[in-house]
Amino acid sequence: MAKIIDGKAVSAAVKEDVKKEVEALKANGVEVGLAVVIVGNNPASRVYVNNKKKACEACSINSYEYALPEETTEEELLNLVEKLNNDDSVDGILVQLPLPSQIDEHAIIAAISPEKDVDAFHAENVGKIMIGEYNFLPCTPAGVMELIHSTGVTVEGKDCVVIGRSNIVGKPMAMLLLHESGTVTICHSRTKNLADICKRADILVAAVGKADFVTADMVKEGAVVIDVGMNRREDGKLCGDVKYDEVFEKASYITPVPGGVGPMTIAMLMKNTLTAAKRKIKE
Ligand code: L34
Repeated sequence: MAKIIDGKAVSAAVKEDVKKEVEALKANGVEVGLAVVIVGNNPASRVYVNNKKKACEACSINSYEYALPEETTEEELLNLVEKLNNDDSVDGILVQLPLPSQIDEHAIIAAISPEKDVDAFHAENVGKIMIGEYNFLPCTPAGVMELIHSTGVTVEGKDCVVIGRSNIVGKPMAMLLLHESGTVTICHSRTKNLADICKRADILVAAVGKADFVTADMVKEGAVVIDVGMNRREDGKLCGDVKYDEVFEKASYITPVPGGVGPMTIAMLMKNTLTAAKRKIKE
């Protein structure tokens, strides 16, 4: 039977630390601001953006929301990004993904000033992460690392398997585990013997986007299982990628959905926004 990793509790502790530092900056006349841009009416994005706004309030960070209509053009969004790049009250810029199909996500990410790229999606920040010299870590993988640390389990020398190879989660996740000297395997839709590879994992991170994808027969007895999935069942209920009830019996630690990785993603965003603002006091 697993211990449940409480993402809400770990995220609350991170946000509490951020809030203390933000208030110390404020006492010295420095405000911290995050611009969150949402385009269109994706209901899940709406929920996540609202959660980000609430977290800003909890951390005394000023949040500026830009809600643009579904039919926004790429040029209009690029203009807004440019304006935010030049706005001194904005330390961090987050353009919520996915974007409507007429807008090229890569073009938008490339336009965000790397100093304000609190998602760490810009090629410059991705490259810095690769060589281990970074200002920001991408929020979801960084949050996963915090959750792993909270268990007391060390990554060094462990077999780590990441399922999923997206730029946002899978690839940077593998890199962060590698930085802590894990032996890392990335699995994806073309992987042969996926179940066998997963079964070797001491630390298994699922970022597939399919409900019930990870079943108990794919999990090693005593593994740490981190569920990055955010799926909706037909009844509207939120669930992860892991078949929770059966994997719970086998894992040593497991993250729930909701209440696992999601809140951590947001807490790390607050941390990155604070880091971005600290640049102002160094200059
Ligand atoms: N630019 N786009 C950008 N940055 C990001 O870091 C994200 N992501 C992903 C989607 N698009 C993005 C998020 O913010 C996923 N994500 C995210 C953030 C928060 C939560 C889930 C995904 C979250 O708050 N999850 C809650 C439950 C929410 C609910 O009830 O629907 C949880 O407890 O897991």
